[in-house]
Amino acid sequence: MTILSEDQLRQVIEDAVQRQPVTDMHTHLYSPNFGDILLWGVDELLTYHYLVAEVMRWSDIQTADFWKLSKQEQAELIWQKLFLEHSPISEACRGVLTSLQGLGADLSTRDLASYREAIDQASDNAAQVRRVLELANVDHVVMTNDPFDDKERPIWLNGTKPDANFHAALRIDPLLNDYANSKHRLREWGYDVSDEWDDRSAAEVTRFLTDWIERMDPVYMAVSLPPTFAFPEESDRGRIIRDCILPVSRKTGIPFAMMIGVKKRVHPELRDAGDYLAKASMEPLEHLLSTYPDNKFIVTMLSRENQHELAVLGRKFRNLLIFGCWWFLNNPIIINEMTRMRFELLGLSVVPQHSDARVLDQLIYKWKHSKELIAGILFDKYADVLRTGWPLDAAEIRRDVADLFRNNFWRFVGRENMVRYDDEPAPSAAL
Ligand code: HDL
Ligand code: ZN
Repeated sequence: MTILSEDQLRQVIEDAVQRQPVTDMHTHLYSPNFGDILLWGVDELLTYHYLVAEVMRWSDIQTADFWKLSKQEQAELIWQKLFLEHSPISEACRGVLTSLQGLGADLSTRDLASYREAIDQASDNAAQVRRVLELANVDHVVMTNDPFDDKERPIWLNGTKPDANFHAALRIDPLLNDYANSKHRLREWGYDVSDEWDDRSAAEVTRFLTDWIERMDPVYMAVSLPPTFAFPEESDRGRIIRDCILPVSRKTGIPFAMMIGVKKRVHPELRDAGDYLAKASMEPLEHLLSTYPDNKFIVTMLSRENQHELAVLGRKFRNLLIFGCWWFLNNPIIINEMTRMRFELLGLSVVPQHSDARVLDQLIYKWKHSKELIAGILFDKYADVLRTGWPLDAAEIRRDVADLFRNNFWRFVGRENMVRYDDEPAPSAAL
């Protein structure tokens, strides 16, 4: 269909975006067969660490006392303070409401107990996963898989493999950001690293990486990095990236994902809610991209002030895939600014969003909110093109939308078999 009017254009874009199944390239969710480390349900939605941070502003409860409450008591305090005593207009509060609404809750009652009964009705993980992936129109989920996580490691060591809709990402923060402690654990696991960094240490850390790549089949290796991240650097992190991560990434074709700008635990008592951010130098990225042209890098940054530099860097290096409006940027005002900046500087060669969901049900709100914003921005950009007299075609718009929400990612990580357009049969995945 050739699009001639802006009204036709708006409808075509809205339909294409809503209908497009999403590959969510960064989440903290798990395949349903990973057991209770997959979180879902009303109390998990309400005790999301974003809301823990927000409730502390309206409550004089001591953080130590908050953590002594049960999950349900924490949820009820958050509901009382952030939803009943004050209107839930923050993005994280609105998210809870959008997810509950999507799951069929009647929000006019404001009756939390009834929501718990109605929504936590799914018999098990698999049932809730099927239900939420369908409601959110997400058909592929990339997890965050940390071999140093004591709950998760045994699941992999038992030979568990994720369902077809879930994909591993090998997360190596403890290795890169805390090697002084992690090297002792590597030794416990049979990796004979030396006290000082030497060839044997490099070989053993490389073996650790290749063992976990074999076990997980990860779509990328990932790390979150502080705003002070430097490279090259004569440090544990600098040496492991130089001697292990980059060679393994190049050899296997598995990209190295860096999430840069997080200042961990500025308020430690808040736990996951206690992290902060700062602007980072772009020089490590400039060095990596230019010095390692045969390596692929996936990057998101946490500071709003880094976004323009990152988008311009994307114009210089095609071995850089830019993704998402991460964490404190995942709010309408900033999603709007970042996404317009990226489309205007990089066209459609980005992955505009990921969910970072920690609770399964959040997929419903994270993607509803983002898709509405991205569809509006796409309309403005295509309308500008239409006004030049360039005819637009509905199938081409659907192609572009499939690239943004799915295919750009799978192509960049080298999994062409996962690339799909709306008129192609679904790959082997269950949904
Ligand atoms: O390091 C990360 O992957 C971050 O996304 C953190 O998990 C953070 O706590 C988060 O959930 N942000 O949305
Ligand atoms: Zn995350």
